Amino acid sequence: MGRMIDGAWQADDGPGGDVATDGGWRRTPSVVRHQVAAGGPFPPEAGRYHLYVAWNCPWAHRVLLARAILGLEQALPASVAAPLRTDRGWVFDASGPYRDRRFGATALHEVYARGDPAYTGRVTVPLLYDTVADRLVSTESADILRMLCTAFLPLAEHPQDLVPAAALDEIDALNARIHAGLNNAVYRAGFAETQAAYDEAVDTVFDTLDMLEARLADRRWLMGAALTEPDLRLFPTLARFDVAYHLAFRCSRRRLVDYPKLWRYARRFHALPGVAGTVHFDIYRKGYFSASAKRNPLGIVPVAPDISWDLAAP
Ligand SMILES: N[C@@H](CCC(=O)N[C@@H](CS)C(=O)NCC(=O)O)C(=O)O
Repeated sequence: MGRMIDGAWQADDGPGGDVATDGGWRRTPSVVRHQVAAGGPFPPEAGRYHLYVAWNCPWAHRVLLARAILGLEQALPASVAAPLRTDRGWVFDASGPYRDRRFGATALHEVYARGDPAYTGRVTVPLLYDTVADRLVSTESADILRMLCTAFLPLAEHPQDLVPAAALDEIDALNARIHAGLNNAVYRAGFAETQAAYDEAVDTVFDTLDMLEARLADRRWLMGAALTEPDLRLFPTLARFDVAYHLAFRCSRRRLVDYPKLWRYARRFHALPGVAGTVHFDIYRKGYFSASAKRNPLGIVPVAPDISWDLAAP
């Protein structure tokens, strides 16, 4: 996959990687975690920051959802990397939808090197970049999402409080459960290298989906009547479930469409203004089934499941 050492791109992963010795899979922690906040070194200002994303990435997707739902497209411009990673990592075309609209970079690692000439670590999306200070601000999607919901809110065209203070503890606890039990657990299932590691991860995935199905029995959104941040963190995993994780990551006990409440909830979310424009099922399928020596050596992409998200949201 590649990474950077002292600001230079290295095509090989080197020792360490993401796989632990027990056959389980561990996510590498994000290393750049500055905060946009009024009165700080990174103040919220329309047009000052640039967002780098890729359509396939579920972590970037949560940030794109906040940007679309809150109406931050003008205040926070974005560039979308080409869907398939290469031996140069995430790359951009010279023109068209997958170009770097801010710096004209040919690969995302050039932007990382520009913002931190000594950067060492993975080159991931989403990336929040300060174009005034010419610095990397954050490579952590959970932090960027929270900043959009708070510090960037005065710049929003459709402001709404997605992290109400009175519910903050419950929101943080639910976010943590959804992250460990679903957002990250599907990757632990898909990247497991032993049967035991896979069995544990896939049980966690379906226990969490069962918990969420029960939770939605009497509520419209995860926290009740109002949409909140945990809904934005759940949706990217649901959107990829049947088209990718079900087969590619062997999360095969049930499909999303087999959960009546969750499926209705997912379609309701998909119908919110701005959301459908962030969803690209074909890109998910081709991305998760791209050729991989371990997971899909022949690179054959399965046919799309016959599922319509366009039903009127109940
Ligand atoms: N902790 C990061 C993880 C982001 C992440 O893993 N992004 C993937 C795409 S889905 C990526 O860019 N991977 C490139 C790599 O690891 O080399 C976040 O949540 O923002």
